[in-house]
Amino acid sequence: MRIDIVTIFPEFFSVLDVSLLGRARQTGLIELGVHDLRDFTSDRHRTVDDTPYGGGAGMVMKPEPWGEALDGILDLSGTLGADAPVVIFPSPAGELFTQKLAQELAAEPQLVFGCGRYEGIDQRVVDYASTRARVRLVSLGDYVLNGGEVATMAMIEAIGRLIPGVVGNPQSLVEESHSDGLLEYPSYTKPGEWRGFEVPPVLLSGNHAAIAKWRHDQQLERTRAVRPDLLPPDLAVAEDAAPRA
Ligand code: 6GU
Repeated sequence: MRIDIVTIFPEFFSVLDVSLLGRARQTGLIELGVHDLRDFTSDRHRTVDDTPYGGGAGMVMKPEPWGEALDGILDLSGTLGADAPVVIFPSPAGELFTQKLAQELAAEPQLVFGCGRYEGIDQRVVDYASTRARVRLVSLGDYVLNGGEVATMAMIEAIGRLIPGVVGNPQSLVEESHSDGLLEYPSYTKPGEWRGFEVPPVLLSGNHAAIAKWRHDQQLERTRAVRPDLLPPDLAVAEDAAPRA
């Protein structure tokens, strides 16, 4: 997969040199281009923002540097179709980033992240990019970050580890939180007793069916307790609840 990032803080993404994604880059599974938006300005001060039309607090990112940066990254000869690159603008006003969206994006050959700062990017940048690419505004959740950089990092990590070969043991992708719509069950390792806390005996029983049932029950219990919104309707009531008359 090819990933391009446009940002005014390119040094921010040096952490992508290390760990799992660093190795994926070394082995060629992920190809990364980080582009400094200021390199696409044409004035002496390398200006990327200006005051908002209509008034209001804060600054808005100017369209011209974005246009130059995107033109350089996107293949302008391509027509806008199902195989057009995907451009993601991280934004608290976007659709929610989920494991499902991460899975979808992990299958793409090219992703471009446009990191906005200040109060946002001139809307015409999004409109223009939409004529060249499949554009998505994506939010991490209902809170506000200072810019798209941290959100981009989170998305690249979630997407990158779903690319075949990036995570060593593919089975570890199957049993984790959210891959089946439920939160993960609790895990234990040796010793069997630690500071007075014991490992649940069922995990030592060798009874694989009982272990599987216990783990599934734990997933349901956890999900019901903290994320009932994730439960499918048929699991939304406790399984041991008395059937309604
Ligand atoms: Cl994607 N961007 C910003 N600036 N704030 C956010 C966000 C994104 N997701 C949640 N908050």
